[in-house]
Amino acid sequence: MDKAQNNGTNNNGRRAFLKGTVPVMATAIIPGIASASNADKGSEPSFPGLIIREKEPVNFEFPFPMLSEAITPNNQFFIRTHFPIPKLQAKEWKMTIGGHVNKEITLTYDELRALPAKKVMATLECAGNGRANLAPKVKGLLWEQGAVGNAEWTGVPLAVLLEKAGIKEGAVEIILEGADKGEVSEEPKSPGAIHFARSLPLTKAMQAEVILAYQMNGKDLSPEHGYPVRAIIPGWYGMASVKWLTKITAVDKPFDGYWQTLEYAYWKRTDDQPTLTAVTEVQVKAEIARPALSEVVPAGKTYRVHGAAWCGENEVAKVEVSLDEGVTWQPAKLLGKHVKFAWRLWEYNWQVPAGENQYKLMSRATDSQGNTQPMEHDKDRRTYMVNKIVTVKIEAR
Ligand SMILES: Nc1nc2c(c(=O)[nH]1)N[C@H]1C(S)=C(S)[C@@H](COP(=O)(O)O)O[C@H]1N2
Ligand SMILES: [Mo]
Repeated sequence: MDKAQNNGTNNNGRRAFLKGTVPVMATAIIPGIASASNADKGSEPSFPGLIIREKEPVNFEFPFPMLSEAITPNNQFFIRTHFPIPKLQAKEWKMTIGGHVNKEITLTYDELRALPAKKVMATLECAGNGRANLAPKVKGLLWEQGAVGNAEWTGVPLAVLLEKAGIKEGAVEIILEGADKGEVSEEPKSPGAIHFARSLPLTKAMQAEVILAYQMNGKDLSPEHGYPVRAIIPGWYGMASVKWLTKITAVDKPFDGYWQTLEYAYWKRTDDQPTLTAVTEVQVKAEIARPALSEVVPAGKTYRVHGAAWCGENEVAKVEVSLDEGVTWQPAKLLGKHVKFAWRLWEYNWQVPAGENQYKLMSRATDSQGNTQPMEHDKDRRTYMVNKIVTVKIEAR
């Protein structure tokens, strides 16, 4: 497909209706190419098909209509960076755990790898995924459907390391800081050069699923995904999973850094008083992979509508599909088994009526707590946590 730069406004009819059942983009992908470093290739995708949202720093989107397996191949996994990728080497890498602890510790890469490893399956979604569907057009990278992916991560529970350092009484949060650094020159501007950093409440930091990962789908992390070590915070939007992790600090007061006050923060209302609050847990969402926007499906035949659905700490309870823009809803089939923190693939076999026609498809997920997707985006969320139901216009012929 064409290397579209910020091309996604409203998903509306920019791309002409395509003849045949396979969207053009699908033909360009060669799955299973060995993961190569995008960073080393002047930020060109290492295989055809990733959508470039920005070249410097690198921001690439997974072409969601390519979804086929529950695990996203490493070389198709979306990349979200704010600054140039830091050049780190495992043999020189060191991480400090300090602040409100009994004894500050420094850990080398070999020491981390020598600790008992744990594998966690987790879906990462960028908090700005779907932003291209907001109208009027908003600022920020216009991600469409594919700033999301699912992988199996290998690493060491953060709790194990925090216990080694010994968390002091009164610590409330853990700050995770990356080695990447830069100045944000657009509004909201940063106060000079800053690192990428996010905090977790101690309660989440101590959860068994929170790991410091060094592998993704069984391969050592590539530079763009956080080599040599990154955090994985399952159930939370991607910004919490700090890459190129080099510093961990326990603090006795809530952290108010740039990346959770000016960016990745939303207006939370308590007694109608809006307060800027850090974006954390993932909102329930189902996305349609196929048919793709503007795809032509064969009339009078069965078509497999399929996609993925995910949420934060809960379980996806159901996915429904509408073929008439939300007037009626049909249950889709959830595939495979529920894996906590991982997306669930789903399908719906659609008997496409005979005759040429246009259709407006929608999907909607509901989680085990009864949370479901809204029709409209809540403005208090600013340009994050976009899980409103989207319309996929297609044609049958
Ligand atoms: N150090 C650092 N960590 C980071 C970021 C970053 O810019 N710097 N981006 C975050 C955001 S916003 C997301 S969505 C995820 C994306 O992870 P990925 O690039 O491996 O898909 O990384 C997060 N971790
Ligand atoms: Mo993100």
